[in-house]
Amino acid sequence: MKPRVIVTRKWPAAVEQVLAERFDTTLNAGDIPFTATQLKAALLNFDAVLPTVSDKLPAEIFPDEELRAKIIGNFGVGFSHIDIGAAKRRGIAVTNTPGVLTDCTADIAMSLLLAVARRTGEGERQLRSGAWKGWCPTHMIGAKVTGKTIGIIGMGRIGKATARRAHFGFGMKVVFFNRSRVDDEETRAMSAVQLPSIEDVLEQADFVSLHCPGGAENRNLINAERLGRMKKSAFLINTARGDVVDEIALADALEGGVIAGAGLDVFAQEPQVPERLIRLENTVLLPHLGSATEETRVAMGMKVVDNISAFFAGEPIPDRVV
Ligand code: 8YV
Repeated sequence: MKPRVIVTRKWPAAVEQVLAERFDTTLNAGDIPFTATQLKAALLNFDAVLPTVSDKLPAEIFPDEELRAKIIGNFGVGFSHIDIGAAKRRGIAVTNTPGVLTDCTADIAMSLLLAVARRTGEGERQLRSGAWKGWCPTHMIGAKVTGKTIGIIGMGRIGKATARRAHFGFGMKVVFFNRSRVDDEETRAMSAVQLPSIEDVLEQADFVSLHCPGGAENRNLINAERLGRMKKSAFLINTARGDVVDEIALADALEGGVIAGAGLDVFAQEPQVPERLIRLENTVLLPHLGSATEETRVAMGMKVVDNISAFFAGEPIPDRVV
């Protein structure tokens, strides 16, 4: 008997096909996000549940009854939407998809950085609305990127890939904060400087780019006090998780000129985006596009397939987080 597998959202067709061949797979063809009741039923009735960031799996979603689920194969690298403590208590393995989305997420971090510094979103809105009056020496002046300092919070795979782009592509100096010591060839090649505190990074950087996990450990890591440590001319970039930033404090800081602007791909309560951030011209806001390329989404799906296949074959699981 093939293991029963349920996919909570619509995945790339190539991956869905492999899943259907290997497992007794239930697909979500309509791509309507699962309700909490459906997620509970999935844990009760399927051997593998394959959620995404849009599925919230807090402790209370794991029903008291005996669960059929043995593995949660998350489609994504971040897994703060899953209570891994609860999964562990119930004996359920959890996997993620590291590595394959590094480059595309770093690309989105850089595109937010460039867009907010050079006011490209604002410029495009002006042109499309017909309000552009022609070239002028003082029209829509932005901030130069080349040669500035990028401050990376969380020097993991995506943090490093962003730093690499910033340094080798735009001649930027790299400073970073990471909880553990990072001293590898790649970091040395960028002359990246590890600073002892987040505050040090905030004070030195012209662009602060967040690359740490979301969830309880980092909730509101960037709060009013820390935004106040940034340069008035600096920009905040977030491609990590929305809850890492106190969005009310950020709106206050942007409205009050505490910082110059923000480029955000993630939000605390997606798909809700605070109205105050939408109204501001010095924000660039994207609908969680970090990994959204054909190649990456297929690779993410295939990684999930590899993880659950290894699990059901009794082999070591490549990307086990619990
Ligand atoms: C994914 C992401 O698209 O992998 C992550 O952690 O944030 C995104 O790139 C999303 O998680 C899909 O579940």
